[in-house]
Amino acid sequence: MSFDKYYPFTAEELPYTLNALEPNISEYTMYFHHDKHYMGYIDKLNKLLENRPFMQNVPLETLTKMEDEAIRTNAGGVYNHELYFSSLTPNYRKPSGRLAGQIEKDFGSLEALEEQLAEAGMNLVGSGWVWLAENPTGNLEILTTANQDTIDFDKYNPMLNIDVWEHAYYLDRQNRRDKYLNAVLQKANWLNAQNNMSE
Ligand code: MN3
Repeated sequence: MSFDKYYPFTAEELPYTLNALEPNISEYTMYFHHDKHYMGYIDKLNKLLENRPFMQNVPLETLTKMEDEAIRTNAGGVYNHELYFSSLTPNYRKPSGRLAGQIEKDFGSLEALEEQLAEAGMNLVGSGWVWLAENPTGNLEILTTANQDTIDFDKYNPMLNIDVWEHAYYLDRQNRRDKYLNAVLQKANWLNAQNNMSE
């Protein structure tokens, strides 16, 4: 995850092929999600900043907090999707090392964390995101945000997120958000989450 991105924004390639997460997430869903939804946010954000030179040196994280709703939403759409795609992997491995220890400390077990992540996703009303983040004391917390809002970066260090917009699962699962959340957790990139932990 890059934390120093500026205008003009370019789309990150998926770190795996479009069909790599099948059957949990179909190639069809990944194509629309990455090439249409995510790239759409990139294009719209660049358009919005084209005639605002004073915002072209503002880093992406800061743009996600702007008062201007269009800029905030499209910057969030870029930021959130980049973390999401890197939060998934075809090569699933259980958390290990420092992350495994912290999960045990804060949630009791990986299964308990997964349950709470899925529950947060089920309880989210409308479109939004579920996050796993480190709080200021270094403990792990589950957070949710609406639409393309990001978490409070001054307080929280984002490690992993889950897209709970319908476009993330409707083609594959229709209304079964529970099945999607379960499928996503089976492809969670815990190594990337661990790499996102603070030192
Ligand atoms: Mn999405």
